[in-house]
Formats: sequence, structure tokens, C-alpha cells
Amino acid sequence: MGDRSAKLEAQILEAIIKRESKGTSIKSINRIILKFPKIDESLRKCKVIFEQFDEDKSGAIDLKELKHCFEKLQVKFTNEEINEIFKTCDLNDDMGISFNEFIVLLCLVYLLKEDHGATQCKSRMGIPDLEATFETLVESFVFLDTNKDGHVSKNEMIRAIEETKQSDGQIAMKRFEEMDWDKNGRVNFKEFLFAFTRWVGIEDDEED
Ligand SMILES: [Ca+2]
Ligand SMILES: [Ca+2]
Ligand SMILES: [Ca+2]
Repeated sequence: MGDRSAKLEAQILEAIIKRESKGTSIKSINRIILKFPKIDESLRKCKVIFEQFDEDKSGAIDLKELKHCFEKLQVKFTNEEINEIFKTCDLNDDMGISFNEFIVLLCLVYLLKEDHGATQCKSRMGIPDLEATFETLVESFVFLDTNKDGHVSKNEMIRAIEETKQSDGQIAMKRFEEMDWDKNGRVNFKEFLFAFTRWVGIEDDEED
């Protein structure tokens, strides 16, 4: 992530902290795990949306296609914001948004658009099923981030897993290390989302 996406990263952090102040209905990590099959099913359905927006069938969504996507979903961003969102979610820097990157992208958009017009309309992006899944992902993160500082620390992860009394700290550490890509000892919402797409089995290496 270069400086160009720093502003967006700050906005995401601000949005998640704001969301955390509202609490979560998820009270244990088992509740999250129980939701995996449903999350998985819903994210797989998202593939249809992905393919729809991949106009040239290249297997990835480029910047132009992303602009069309936002127009269609009626989410309003400036060109600069779209560029930032694109850069932030194009994790492997190949100038294309692959399917797993697209899921993360839509979920971040969902989070960022919480304040804007969500009150009069139940659906923010016109894809209510998927939005319910995004809400579960947001709620899962809020649950894990005990001190509500916008990051899940190693200790917070271990505590959550220990409370279930059925798995050991080793697994927690492994899960955490999978999430903490920049190895700074804490996981932000984006890192969490990317890890989640892999946990539920969405492959990111489907491109040739
Ligand atoms: Ca494409
Ligand atoms: Ca990419
Ligand atoms: Ca925390």
C-alpha cells in the first residue's frame, strides 16, 4: 500500500471504529464459525455479480469496469476515490480486481457507505443478500476487536479462541499469522476480510 491509499485506509479505520461503538450481536467465535457455510454460499453467489461486471471476460475487473460497477450499484464515489479503492483492493498489484479482491472491495464499500443514505433505504447497494453477509463480517470483526481500537491484536484473537474452550492457542496463533500480513502484530479490517475469503474457501488463484 503506497501513500496514495493511506487516506482510504484511514477512512476505513474511522468507519470501523465508528461501527464498533454500536456493538455486535456476535458473542462467541463459535457463532462466527457456525455462520461459515452461509457466508460461503452467499459469497459464491457473488461470483455471478463479478462475472457480470467483468465485461471483457478477462477474469478480473479493471478500473473502467469498476466504474461501471459502481454506476450500476448506484454507489457514488469520486474518480479519485475509485482509484484509491481499486489500488487498496488490488492486493497483488496486477491492475485487476480478482474475485476474492472483489469481495473485499464490496465489503469495504458497504462499510464506507454506512452513513450515506442508509437510513431511508434498507439496502445500500441493491444486493441485500450479500449485504447481510457483509454485516456478519463486520460484526465478526467488531466481536474480535475487544478494545474497539479498529485492530484485532494477537491477544484479542487468542482470548476469543480460548473462550470457546474447544480449540487451543496454537490454532489461534496460526489463524492470526495468516491474517497479519504486514506482521505488525495487529490485523485491520481489510486484512481480516482477505483472510476470511480464504477461510471459507474462496480461492484467489483462479487466474491463469
Ligand atoms: Ca475484465
Ligand atoms: Ca489483483
Ligand atoms: Ca483491538
